[in-house]
Amino acid sequence: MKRTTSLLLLCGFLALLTVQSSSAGRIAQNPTTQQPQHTEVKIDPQLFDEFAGQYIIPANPDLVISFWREGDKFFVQATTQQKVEIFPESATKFFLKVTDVQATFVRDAQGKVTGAIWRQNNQETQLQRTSSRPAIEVPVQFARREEMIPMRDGVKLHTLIFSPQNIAEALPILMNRTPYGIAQTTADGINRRYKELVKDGYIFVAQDIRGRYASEGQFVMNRPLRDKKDRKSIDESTDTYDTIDWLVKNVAKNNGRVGILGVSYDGWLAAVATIDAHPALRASSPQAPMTDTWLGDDFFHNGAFRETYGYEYVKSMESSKEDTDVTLDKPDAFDWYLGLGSLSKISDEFKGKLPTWDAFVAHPNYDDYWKARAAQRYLKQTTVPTLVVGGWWDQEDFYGALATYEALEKHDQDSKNFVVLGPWNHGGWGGFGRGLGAISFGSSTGLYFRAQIQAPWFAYFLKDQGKLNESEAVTFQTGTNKWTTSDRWPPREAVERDIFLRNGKQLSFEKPTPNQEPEFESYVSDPANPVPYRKRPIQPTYGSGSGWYTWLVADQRFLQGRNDVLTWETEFLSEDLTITGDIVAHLFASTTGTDSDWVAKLIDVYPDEYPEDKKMAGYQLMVADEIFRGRFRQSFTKPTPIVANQVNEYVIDLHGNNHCFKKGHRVMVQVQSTWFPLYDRNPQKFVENILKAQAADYQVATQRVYESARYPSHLSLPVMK
Ligand code: PG9
Repeated sequence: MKRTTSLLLLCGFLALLTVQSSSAGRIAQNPTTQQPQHTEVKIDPQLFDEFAGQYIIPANPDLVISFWREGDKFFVQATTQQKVEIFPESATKFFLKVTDVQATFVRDAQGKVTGAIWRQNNQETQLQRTSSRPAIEVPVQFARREEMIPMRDGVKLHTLIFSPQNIAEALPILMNRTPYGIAQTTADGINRRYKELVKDGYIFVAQDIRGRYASEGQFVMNRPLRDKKDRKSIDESTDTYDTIDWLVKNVAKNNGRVGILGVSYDGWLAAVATIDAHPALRASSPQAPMTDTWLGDDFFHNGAFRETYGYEYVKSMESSKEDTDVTLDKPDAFDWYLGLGSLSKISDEFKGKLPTWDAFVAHPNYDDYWKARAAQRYLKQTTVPTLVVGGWWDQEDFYGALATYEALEKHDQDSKNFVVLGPWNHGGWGGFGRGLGAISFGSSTGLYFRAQIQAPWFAYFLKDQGKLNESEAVTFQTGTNKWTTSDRWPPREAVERDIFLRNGKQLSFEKPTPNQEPEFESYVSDPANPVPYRKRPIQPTYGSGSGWYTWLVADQRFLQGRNDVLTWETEFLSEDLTITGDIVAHLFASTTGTDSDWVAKLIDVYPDEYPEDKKMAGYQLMVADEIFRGRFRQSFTKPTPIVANQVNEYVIDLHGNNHCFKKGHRVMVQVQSTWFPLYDRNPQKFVENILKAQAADYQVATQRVYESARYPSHLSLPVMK
C-alpha cells in the first residue's frame, strides 16, 4: 500500500502520541533536519531510576512507553519501536537529540513520579505512569541477505532475505512483493511490522517487483495474466513461482513452505500468487487487494473516474522507477483540480509519458483492457489457503477485498477461503485500530486481528501449529463494537428489507402510497460548484497531515446548507437496527442533462445528546456509499446517453457492512451528483469520452429523485433479526 506503508511502521511512539497522526512517526529511525534547542547537563545517572517504568497515553492504552537506565545512559522505547537515548537538560526535563522532543517528568504532592509531559512539534501529550518496571522489547536478530533472483526470462528481481539468527529448527518463509521499494526494509522494521509473526519464527523475504526500484525488467501497472500459449510469457504469478522455487532451494533452514501477504498493490500480488501456484506456496493473505480498478477500486468506481487518485498515483508511480512526490501548487486540491477546467489538459501533458494515464484516456469504458486486469474475473480454484482482509472504511480497495473473497468462494470446495472484515481504513489492521478519526471501537481491533487471527492462521498452514478454530468469515460489528463470526460472508441470517425515500425527507420501511404529492425531490447540480467529498481545504492524497486516510468516517455535517445534497432521515430508532451484508441503492431519478452521476450514502446519525462520547453528539457517520455514472446504466462496456427528463432506475451497490444503528440514532440517506475532486465532474451532457471533454462541455442540470409508489427509490438493507 502506497506510502501509508503498513500503519505499523507508523506506530512510532512519537506518531502515536498524536494518536491519528500519519506522518510524524519514525523519528527514531529517520532523524529530521530540525535541530534540537536543548543543552545537555550532567546529572547523577542513578537519578534516572526514579523515572524508570512504563507510561501510557490514557486515550491509547495499547501503546506502552518505557524509560530505563543502562549504566549511565537513559533510554526510551515505545511498543514495537527501537530504543532511543534520551538526555537530561535539568533534574526533571529530558530531550532527544534526533529530533526536537522534550519529556518533563511530573510528581505528585508526595514526590512520587506519576507521569510525564511529552512535547513534540509544539504539541503536549500527558503520559501516565502505570508501573515502575519498564517493558523492554528485545528485537529478534536477523541475518540479512541481498539477492538478484533470476526469473524464467532471465530478468533478475531484487530480493532481501531476513533469517532469524541461531535458529535450531527449519522455518517457513513469509514473503511480501511490492512495487513501493524494499531498500528501507530492515530487521528493526520487520520486528515492528510483523511483531506477532516474528514471535512465531519465520524467514522474511521482501522483493521489488519487475521494473520497480532495484529489480530489472519493465513495470506494468496491474500486469494482466500472461498468455499461456506463449511459453516464454511471464506475469506476476510466474515471477512469484520462480522466486519461491529459488528460495526453497537456496535459503538455508527453510521448511519448504512459503506464505505470502501484502496490502493493496501487494495484496493483489498475494492474490495473483495463488494462480498456478508453486507447490511450496501454502498460504496467502491478500489484504485490501486492488482487484478491479475500473469497477470499484483505485481508478474508477462504476465508471466515474477517481481524479485525485488517478492523477496523483499514476504521476508518482510512472514518472520514474521509484516513487515521485506529487505536489499541487494550491493549498486546496479542490481549487487546483477545478482550475484545470477539464481533464483534457492533463491528458495532453501526460500523453506518451505515463502509460496508465494514456490508458484512462484510451479506455474510459469497461473494455477488454480493464477486464484483463480485473482479478475477480480470473481468480478461480486454488490449492492455496487464502485469508482475505478488508476494512469497512478503506478509502482505496474495499471493493477488492469483497470481490476477491467472492471470486474464490465460488470455487472453494474444501473450505480454504477465509475473510476478515474490520473497522479499518486502507491497511488499518496494521495499527492499533482502537478508533478511526473520531470513531472509537472500544478495543484494539488491529492487535486482535494480528495476534488472534493472522498469526495463528499462518502458523497453522505453514508450521502445522495449533488448531484452525477460525470461522470462515470474521467481521467486526461497529456500533456494538464486537467481533462476529459466520460460515460465509455475507451471513445467511440477514433478511433483505427495503427502506424507502419518502415524502417530506422521511426515510421509512413503509412503501410510498399512490397519489402522494410531491412525487420527487429536486436539486440543481452545477459542475462549476461541485460538492466537496471532504471538508476543505483538501490536501494532496498522500500529503502531510492529509485527511485522505479518514475521510470516509468524516462527519457529513460539513455539507449542511448545500442545496445540491438531498437528505432523507428516519425518526429516532426505538430499537437497534443491525445490518450485516450487502447494501444496494435503487434510485429512480431523472436529469435535464444527457449524462449524470448519482452518489448514494447511508449514514448513521448520532443523537444530539451523546454523553458517552460528547464529540460524537449529532455526528453523521457514513457507513456505506458509492457513485454511479449514469451513462453506464445499461452496460459498462457501451455507454449510452440518458434521455433528458426520463425516469431511470439506477441500481448502485453500496457494498457490505456490519453495523448496528443503535436505539436513539437515526438512519439517513443522502443523494448528490458530484463528489469532487475525488471523482471527476460529469459534464452532464453526453460526450463520447469524458477524459477528453472540454471546459465548455460542462453544464448545469436539474435532478429529480423520485419517492412515489410508481418510482419508489429505496435502499435494500440486510437486516439481522
Ligand atoms: N491502493 C494502491 C493501489 C494499488 C493498485 C493500483 C493503484 C493503487 C495501493 O495502496 O497500493
